[in-house]
Amino acid sequence: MRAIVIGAGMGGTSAALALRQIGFEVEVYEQVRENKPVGAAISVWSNGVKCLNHLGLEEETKRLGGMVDSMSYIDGLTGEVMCRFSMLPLIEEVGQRPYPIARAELQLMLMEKFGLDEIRFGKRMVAVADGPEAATVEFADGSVASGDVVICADGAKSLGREYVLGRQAQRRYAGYVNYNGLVEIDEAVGPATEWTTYVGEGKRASVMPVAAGRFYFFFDVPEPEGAPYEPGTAKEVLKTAFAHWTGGVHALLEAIGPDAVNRVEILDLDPFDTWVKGRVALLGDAAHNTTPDIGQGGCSAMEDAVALQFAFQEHPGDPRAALLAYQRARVERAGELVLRARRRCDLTHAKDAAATQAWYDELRREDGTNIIRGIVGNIVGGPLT
Ligand code: URC
Repeated sequence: MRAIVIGAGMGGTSAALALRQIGFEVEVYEQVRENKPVGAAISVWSNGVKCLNHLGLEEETKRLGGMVDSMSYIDGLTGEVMCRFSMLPLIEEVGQRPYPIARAELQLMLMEKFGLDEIRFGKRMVAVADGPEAATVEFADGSVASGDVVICADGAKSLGREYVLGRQAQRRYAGYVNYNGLVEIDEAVGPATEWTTYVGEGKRASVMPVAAGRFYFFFDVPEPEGAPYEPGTAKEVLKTAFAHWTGGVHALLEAIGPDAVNRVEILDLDPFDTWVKGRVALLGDAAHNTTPDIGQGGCSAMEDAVALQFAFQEHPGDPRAALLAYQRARVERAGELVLRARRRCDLTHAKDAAATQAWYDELRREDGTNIIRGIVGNIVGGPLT
């Protein structure tokens, strides 16, 4: 069996590895010449880590991952610790530690595992088509590729999605901008092994450790869609937005370099349940585009990859049946994660001010039990449970 994978992001490379693991011949095509992920890091929760382990990346993942032993919420305005609790009960319950990982390092790990030289860069898909004997892809340079299946892991603005759905799907602005990057760990911001989140006014400033003594940081700021922004001014924007916040947030703002901040307008997409057309399937952001609010976007793409492998093991030699089984296994689970993230997004960013105030009050009464229950609810339900 030969698979054509479109996109060498987290989903595409994971799918390529998963299919090669069961003996597929796999070709990976990527439109960019050099990979530049939009986010600085990503929290790979336990379900995502289990997928990476399954793909033979256990040691590498552990090496790149940050150690999160505890979690805290702090009132961003006053510095009051609202709650602080151990993550160990979560790790014990789901049987795997989560690993926040710098995005570029995760990406490189996956690409190297597949073989960097084997990835065909600079190949932009312009058309894809199902066919009786094979599915075929056409690239901007006029070349074509065909295989028993085409896996479109071509991201949030997927062309494959348009083909499979037969229409364009409109993404939705989630109401906030995420500013993110990496800094050296500074205990004035938060303990080195803690996921620390400052909240207030529907905004958020957060750090979590990744490998090599660094924090992944992100700031969420509700802004109108398409608000004007001068590239390179993120630090000034944040200094204004968080001017009256507590010392830990100022320490973080001081630590970040002026050019080292990504600014990402957050969008998502209503879940849909057609992921497959004959021999063509969607995977990752192409199939389910989420806000980052529960840290499950990348994890869900990795779950897709493992589920795809399982589907082909159930239906060897029958690509159409395998892809339909893949779709059955994933649509509900992935859609649920998108909607969970959307609800969390709305609560965090004060879509309804009273509900957000009630959440802040809850955080002051929290001993970790409810938060861990919520996170376990996100983690459980994938192909490796
Ligand atoms: N939760 C996460 C979030 N990760 O696990 C993450 C969030 N990354 O709320 N936000 C973000 O940018």
